[in-house]
Amino acid sequence: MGRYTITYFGVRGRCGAMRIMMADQGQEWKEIVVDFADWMKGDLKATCVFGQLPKLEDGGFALYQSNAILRHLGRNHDAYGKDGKEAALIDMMCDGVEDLRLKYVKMIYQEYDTGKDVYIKDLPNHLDKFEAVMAKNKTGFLVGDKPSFADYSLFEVLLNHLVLCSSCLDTFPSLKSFVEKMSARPKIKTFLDSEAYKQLPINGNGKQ
Ligand code: GTB
Repeated sequence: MGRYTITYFGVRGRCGAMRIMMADQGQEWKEIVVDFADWMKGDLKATCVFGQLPKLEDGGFALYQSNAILRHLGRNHDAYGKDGKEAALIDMMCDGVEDLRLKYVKMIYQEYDTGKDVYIKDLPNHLDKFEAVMAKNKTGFLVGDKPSFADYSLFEVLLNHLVLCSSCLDTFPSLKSFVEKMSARPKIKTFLDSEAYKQLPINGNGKQ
């Protein structure tokens, strides 16, 4: 078993990107799956810095907040740019992905039945920003010439959007190629093909 332990609910949710990243970086990790009914008893929640999961343990070091966890993994596995400027651009792209993820989560959990169609119609106005960055960089990654934690986050959010709307990348050739190439990276492919991945629902309410 590797150095990392994830404590989270039995969904992809906020752990989708970090799992893909760890897999691609050749890491093994332990999963502690929390049943939501147990969570509601409150004992574990009381130990969490913000009263929420996921939690990542790296040896004896505990960390909360999924994007802080991605950054930590980025530092540990040389996926945070080659210098300060690349790191700043990677931060910027990760924050951009977070903005899209928050819109997606709001639609999924609060307005799926009434808001899904409007969300899909508006989606190109968000995806075009990532398409422009990806097309400009020309390496197949958002920043630099190898995957950063922002790429894993974008990749995972795009996989979720392809489930929501299978044609959503049809007018975005750079993003489409990015998803194809990331999906074909051998360690990512093995992970995405695993039962452990396929059996996990994307979201906690069964909507996708
Ligand atoms: N900003 C934080 C981050 O990025 O890590 C947000 C974390 C967060 O929203 N955590 C949610 C949580 O801990 C789980 S993700 N909720 C419990 C609480 O606040 O008490 C969403 C989610 C909801 C429900 C399930 N489920 O039922 O299985 C799974 C995931």
